[in-house]
Amino acid sequence: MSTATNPKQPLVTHIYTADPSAHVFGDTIYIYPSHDLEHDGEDNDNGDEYQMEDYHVLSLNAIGAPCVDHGEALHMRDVPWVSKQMWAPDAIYKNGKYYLFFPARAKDGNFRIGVATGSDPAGPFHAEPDYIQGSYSIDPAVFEDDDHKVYMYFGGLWGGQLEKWQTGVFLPGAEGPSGNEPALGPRVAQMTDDLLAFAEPPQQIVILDQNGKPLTAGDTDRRYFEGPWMHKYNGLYYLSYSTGDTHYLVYATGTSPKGPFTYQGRILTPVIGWTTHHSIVEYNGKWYLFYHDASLSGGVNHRRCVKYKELQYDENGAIITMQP
Ligand code: FUB
Repeated sequence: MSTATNPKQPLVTHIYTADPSAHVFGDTIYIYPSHDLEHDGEDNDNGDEYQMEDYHVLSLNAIGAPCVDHGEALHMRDVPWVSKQMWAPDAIYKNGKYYLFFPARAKDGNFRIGVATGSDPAGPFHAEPDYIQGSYSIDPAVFEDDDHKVYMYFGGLWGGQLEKWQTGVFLPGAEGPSGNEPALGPRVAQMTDDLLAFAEPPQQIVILDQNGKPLTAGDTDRRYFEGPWMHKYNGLYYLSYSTGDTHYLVYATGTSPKGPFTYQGRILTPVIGWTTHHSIVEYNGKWYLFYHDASLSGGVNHRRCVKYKELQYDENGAIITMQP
């Protein structure tokens, strides 16, 4: 283990940013965040205060370097199927182009996941005319495995509507499990080669405790809520996510990209603000956690700012818990 590097924070202060998905393209770390706006919307359990309309791409050409804002990369006015709320995006380089995946409310008010492509990692991106068929809920994270198969992980409770999709169709009145019932898990689907569609119906991921039993819905310190991320370390798959109303970033490990995964522990203790959302990336042989808090706005939940920190593993591959 080396001494952790903790650069100047937050990455940018001229706009509010959140939900950072970080990737290394060439020698540069590109960060794909949500772009929080300064409105005075109602703050509620449905996420109505998160009224984002566009995406900016950020980049760092070294750890500790000044962060570059490349400006607007995609706006909802240029996405035919979107009505509002462009939430946490992710990106990947494949087939000679850059893909931006993003959730938003479609014209019927339900969250779906769309895709836009471009020739530059900083954008601009050009959206497909419709959302990915069979997609629903929020927080897409795309992961390319060593065999070059690409998977999308997604799903979020409450405002993210995952409870409503348990049967595969949207049921407006559906409630999630409770108490000792198995918790809902994130969804995963392999993508087609062109990354514009699911190659298979999404399936639910199971997260187990150390005794091999599924985490329960009442186990709010550990159960899945939103913000999935997948990375591989020493050949093992690490699924990390937010516990939502208990405000932890936690992780589980498994030997297959589709799970099952076994809960391992906490990555980050609660930040200032309600939401916590992250990504994990390797850069020049070190690992970094990108995350957000609401410190820049003095704690306003929907005016957040992106930060990063070096992430370290112990000799057994366990992630060492960090404080914000
Ligand atoms: O930014 C809007 C939503 O808040 C994201 O989709 C969630 O993960 C939470 O960070």
